[in-house]
Amino acid sequence: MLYSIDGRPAHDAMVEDGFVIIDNLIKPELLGPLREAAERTIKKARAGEWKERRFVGTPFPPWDEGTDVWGVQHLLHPDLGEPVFAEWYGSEEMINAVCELLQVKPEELQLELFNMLINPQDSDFDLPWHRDAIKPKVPEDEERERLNIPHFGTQWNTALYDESCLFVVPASHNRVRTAEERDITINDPLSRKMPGQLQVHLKAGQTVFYNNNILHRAIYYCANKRVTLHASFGSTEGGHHRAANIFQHGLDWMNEDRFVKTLPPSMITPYNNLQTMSKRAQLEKQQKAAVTASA
Ligand SMILES: O=C(O)CCC(=O)C(=O)O
Ligand SMILES: [Fe+2]
Repeated sequence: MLYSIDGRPAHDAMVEDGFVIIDNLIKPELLGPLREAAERTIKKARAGEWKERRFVGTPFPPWDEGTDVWGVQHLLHPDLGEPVFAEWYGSEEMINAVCELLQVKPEELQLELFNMLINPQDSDFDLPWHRDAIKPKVPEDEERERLNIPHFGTQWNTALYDESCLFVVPASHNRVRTAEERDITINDPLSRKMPGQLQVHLKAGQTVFYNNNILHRAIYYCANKRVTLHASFGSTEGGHHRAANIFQHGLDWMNEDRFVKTLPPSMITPYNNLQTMSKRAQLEKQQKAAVTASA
């Protein structure tokens, strides 16, 4: 069974708190190669040789304005040429942990995003309080409705160096915001005084999994090294609910054969599952458009 660093069954902690910290999901022999690949990638992103980046000043996609980089997108892209990222994303440790948290079999996993969060170089960066897929101004009824859709996936941050950038409000992933939380997320989203906030401290090699509906924010200090792998997997049961959130990142490059050729065997079925989900999501979009047009 998978346990959190404080000894609780990881799945229980995830359900109750909306996040859980787990140790040792990087084999010791992969930590060095991952750090080296990350350093090469960060260098390219900061120099503008790798264009898929997130810039200070822009919290959410599209990240097309700015110069100082706080995130690097698409670590699995064949043009980056860093196979160790796929080796780790598809490693037994990761796959087993995700399967246990989602309570699915490996063949039910849906390959999704794999990015990296890094310290900017020129200025600090405050990522506002948010839920990834529910906008702050949605009416309470809609918020409740959307929170009631089961999550069908998990995302995580794995620190390659010690860091404490992420803040969460434990157990806020499955309830509507209080009046005060609502006010902060709409009117004061950079507040450092969210009631119940908890700073997540990660040691190198530790992973925090979190439900992306949890109220969360991050503070990036340019003086504190951050090199944190940021990725997600979905499950085939409800992966299509995740389509908008995933495809807003622009994943067309995953349709190419040369990408498929880079995948380790453990990721072939999750990749095929993503493709099936993508076709289904496109069909649903077309059907919706047709209904709207004829209404
Ligand atoms: O920086 C972090 O740890 C969180 C990033 C985040 O919330 C996001 O990219 O939506
Ligand atoms: Fe987020």
